[in-house]
Amino acid sequence: MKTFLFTCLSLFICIQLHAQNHEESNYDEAKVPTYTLPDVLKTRDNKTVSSKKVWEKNRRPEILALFEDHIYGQVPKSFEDIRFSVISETKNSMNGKSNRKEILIEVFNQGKSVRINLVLFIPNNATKPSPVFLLINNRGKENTDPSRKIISEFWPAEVLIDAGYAIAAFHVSDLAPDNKDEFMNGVMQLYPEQLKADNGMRAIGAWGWGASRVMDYFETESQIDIKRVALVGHSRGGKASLWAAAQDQRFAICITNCSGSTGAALARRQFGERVRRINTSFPHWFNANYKKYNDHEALLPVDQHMLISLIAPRPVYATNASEDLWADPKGTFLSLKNAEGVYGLFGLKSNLPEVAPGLNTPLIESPLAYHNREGKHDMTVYDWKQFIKFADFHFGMGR
Ligand code: GTR
Repeated sequence: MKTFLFTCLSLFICIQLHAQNHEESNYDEAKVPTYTLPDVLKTRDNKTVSSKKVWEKNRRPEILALFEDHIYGQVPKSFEDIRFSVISETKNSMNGKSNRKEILIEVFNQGKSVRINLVLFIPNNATKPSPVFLLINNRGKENTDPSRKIISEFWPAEVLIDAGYAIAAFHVSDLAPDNKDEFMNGVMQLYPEQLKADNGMRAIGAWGWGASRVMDYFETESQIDIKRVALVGHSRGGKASLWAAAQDQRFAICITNCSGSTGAALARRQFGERVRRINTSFPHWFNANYKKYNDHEALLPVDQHMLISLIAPRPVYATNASEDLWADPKGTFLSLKNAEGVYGLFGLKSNLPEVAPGLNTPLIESPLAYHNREGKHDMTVYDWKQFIKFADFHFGMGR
């Protein structure tokens, strides 16, 4: 009898665990499993990293390769040619406050090319090259309307110009249409071998690659201060901004707004959107290897605090919205907290408290910054105003 009861109990526990493991999303803190994060400061051969030298030489490249192989895919570095053309320039846009430039960036490789359309506003009252915010636009193109007939909170260009910043944007569809059947009609054509590789580039990687090509253009633009480029992305765009800034150290600041699963939120918490769900809804975002972690987050060789760590010592600002549990605000804050050790190697102290701050309480004067805005999954003028304060602080704008 005892054995029978024991078998029944074990079976019951097994079924429960299985069911829990296969939930594609979770909004219940009680269902967050006990987890251990991979130690960002321990190399794969179990050596403790205690200096920035060892971090940069050994551990950082090791982690970068893990993210490439298991999640975002390779990032091709070479191409045959890149050309920049000024499509239009309007020196007195925004009632004379700004110079508007529309730039076409064309990149060529293996007989194919990709065309990135960049819109850029530069403050006219600048006396030296301007710091710039670059948005990876994953929403409708009207959000970054160059004519300013449509003024969207998602990209409040006038507010940035008034604050002394240049502001730029490109659309993700120029790099990889955001659709499982069409994502290959862009950058992927320049690197056809990527499609065949289990660790090949996919849409999020392509969008990040695009941000780096814009950076290539900024390096030729005398009105832009290339040492002060802040990369911004919202949600899926925020996953791309993190990955691009992790890869490309020319980005001085990274802002990731409501980026959630496979963005700034810890995977092992299995809270909000889980790996299976994101891989099923958006199979074109991440590489083939990532699918192995559907229902198996604990087996990932990395977690998202390590992605943030790759950006150290450069400042990272992650945000959430109170009604956006899908993007796991708590897991995002914990990601930042667990990256503190790497910033410490650079002598940088995070000012984040032990637990997440209350709503609408931005913690900005810190290399790892955070806020949780009241409201929905979105990027608003409120968010942008905090980004400006963050950049003011780190770029020493002294307002
Ligand atoms: C959701 C997706 C999220 C997030 C969001 C967005 O459907 O599940 O990971 O990327 O879209 O981009 O707005």
